Amino acid sequence: MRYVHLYGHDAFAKIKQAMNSPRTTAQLKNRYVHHLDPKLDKSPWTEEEEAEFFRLYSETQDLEKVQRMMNSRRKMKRGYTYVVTLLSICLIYAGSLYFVSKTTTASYPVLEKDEIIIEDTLSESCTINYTTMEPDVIKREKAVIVILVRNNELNPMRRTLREFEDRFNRKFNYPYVFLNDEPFSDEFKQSISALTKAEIEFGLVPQAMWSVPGHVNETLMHHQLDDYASRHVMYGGSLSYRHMCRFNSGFFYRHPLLEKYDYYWRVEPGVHFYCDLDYDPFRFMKENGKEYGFTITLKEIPETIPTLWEHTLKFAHEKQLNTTLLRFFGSPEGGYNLCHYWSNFEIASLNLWRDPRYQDYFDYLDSTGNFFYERWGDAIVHSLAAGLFLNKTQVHFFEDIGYKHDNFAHCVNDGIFGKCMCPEDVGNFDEMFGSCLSDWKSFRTEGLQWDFRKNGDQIVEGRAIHNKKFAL
Ligand SMILES: Nc1nc2c(ncn2[C@@H]2O[C@H](COP(=O)(O)OP(=O)(O)O)[C@@H](O)[C@H]2O)c(=O)[nH]1
Ligand SMILES: [Mg+2]
Repeated sequence: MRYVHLYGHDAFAKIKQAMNSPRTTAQLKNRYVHHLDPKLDKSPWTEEEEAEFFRLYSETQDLEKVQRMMNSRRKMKRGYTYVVTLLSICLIYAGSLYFVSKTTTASYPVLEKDEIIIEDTLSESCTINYTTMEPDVIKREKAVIVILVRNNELNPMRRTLREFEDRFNRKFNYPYVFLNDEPFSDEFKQSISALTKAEIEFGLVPQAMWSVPGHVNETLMHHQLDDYASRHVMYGGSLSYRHMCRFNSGFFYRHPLLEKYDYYWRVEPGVHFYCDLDYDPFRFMKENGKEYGFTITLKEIPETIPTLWEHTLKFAHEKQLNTTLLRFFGSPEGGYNLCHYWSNFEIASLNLWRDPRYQDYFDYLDSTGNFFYERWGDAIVHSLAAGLFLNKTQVHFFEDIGYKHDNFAHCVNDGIFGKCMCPEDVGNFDEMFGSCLSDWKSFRTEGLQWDFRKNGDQIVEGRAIHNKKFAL
């Protein structure tokens, strides 16, 4: 300091000489400028100063410039060290997320580093806007969470939504569309809106999508409903259940609120989600050419679908379809093996259903009136449509999404990572009687060719079997 007073603070060569110092002139100057200069401001940094520093540094990446812009007498290195530390924490966190997910998710990587939403998972300090790590850089797909629900299902809906948000959507903020055949109550809307920051739209199902079509004989329909009720077939006597199944089979994807989307995740009130999901399943679907995704596959109650399989084959003959996946649903003894993807969980392409080929299939099924005379479920309709129009590779088993609907659960054991845990009293249905999962897993990837001809021929892997019942 004495020599600085003597020679001034621009003369470090002279000062070095006078001190007979082994240090370089740059070292001496640095020591003075950053530590010894009495004009240095060493008081604690205020929050405003720190924020200003981060903002300017993220713009310029130049400490000296920041110092000039802030007109500061502070040691800018302190702010710089802070930035580097924060970046390291965020990158280590991102890296560990990547590592853990890579080792635990079935086949798909987690978010890339620059897409990770730090905001929700790390302390506030990682949300400062000095990098591109902002929630709004997330490249969301044109996808939506679709929920058909009644006002009186608010409580189970809220419980499900809490889990769904915690396990998945608070990281991605995919929009929701809630649908109802009656207007949603204000209480419903407010209580749901409180649970998420994602966009929500509440929509009414148009009457045309929720009514008995003119060609259905209502006297016969009511007779059938009574008969089903007397036989205690589940939901057998319910008309509203039939509206729901028909709506989910042939209309939901045409609802105006879904027009702008390509993919959907169907969720129901009361279901449970048991795994943290750190990647975007919609992106997975898109990038891997997947059209339909499920978690549980099981057998249907036969009484609900006495003629659906035959009608499906009739349609296949009429349209001369070449199929590879339909055989998965065929029983070795002939007929339908009752397996289907359980549609209370679906991650799928809306365009799959918007395809005129599917529309024709639905219109044909609807023309039979059997959504009402029988009790055809949308799960069977969707599954057999997948059989008609898709290959096995286009259907994805979301093995890594632990899930429960009613008494059936798909549990995931991810060992030490613990991102997935079914409650102790919940068993895994995958291996139980009634599950079709092992059949699904062993079904050949390339499928088995079943081609249908108008003359009633069914070509089974090159061999013709004639059935005059289907000759047109
Ligand atoms: N708005 C409305 N939603 C319904 C109606 N019936 C069923 N749902 C919804 O449709 C889905 C399937 O119904 P659910 O009773 O769970 O049938 P299950 O899953 O086959 O036992 C659920 O999301 C229900 O909330 C109805 O009459 N109105
Ligand atoms: Mg349900």
